Amino acid sequence: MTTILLTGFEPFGGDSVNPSGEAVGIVAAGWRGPETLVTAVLPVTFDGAAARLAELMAEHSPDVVVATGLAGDRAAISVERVAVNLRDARIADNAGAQPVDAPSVPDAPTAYFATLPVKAIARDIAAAGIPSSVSHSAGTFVCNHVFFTALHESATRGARTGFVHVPWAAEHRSTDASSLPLADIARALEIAVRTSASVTRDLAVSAGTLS
Ligand code: PCA
Repeated sequence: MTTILLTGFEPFGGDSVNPSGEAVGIVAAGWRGPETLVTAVLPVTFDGAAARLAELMAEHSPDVVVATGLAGDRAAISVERVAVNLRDARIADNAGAQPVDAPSVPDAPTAYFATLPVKAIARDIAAAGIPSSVSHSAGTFVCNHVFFTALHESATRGARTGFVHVPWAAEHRSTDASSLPLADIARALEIAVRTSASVTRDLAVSAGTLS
């Protein structure tokens, strides 16, 4: 039986909601299998989030890990391809930590690639009519840190692992033109989970950018 771990985040930076955590709750409530889906909402703290994710991976031994978070400046679902070994926080996390130029994991590689089929995921989300693209930077805040540490853990555990950034939900930011309906965000995450479970070889098409 395939086990999938899907995570979102709590609110941060003074906001009262985080669409990633809300969307993960919607996916969990509607899940009908056949895979086992384990979901969690992580704290937006460098230390707490990475530790909680490592605990969840040790407890459930997932075959697939899909971590998700908010990228409020983006208009599309971003399927992240690259995690960098860098914590460089422009704002403090929810515990007040604001590391600058610190590695996520000392003495680990500079970066990892996601081990999910990122192009197939972006294609399948777009095919459902939801804007989606492959992204080559998950930033340098808590999301990238969780993405990197999950891939570092996965290197020894063997789980296929990736990260999806979502825009603001229209219900939370009605004036924000780049937002998407929360139901579409949840649908996109469910597609990400299903494609991750079923596709092991990514598409041989370009998802590159010129700048
Ligand atoms: N987004 C932040 C951290 C938590 C979240 O949902 C990020 O992109 O790092």
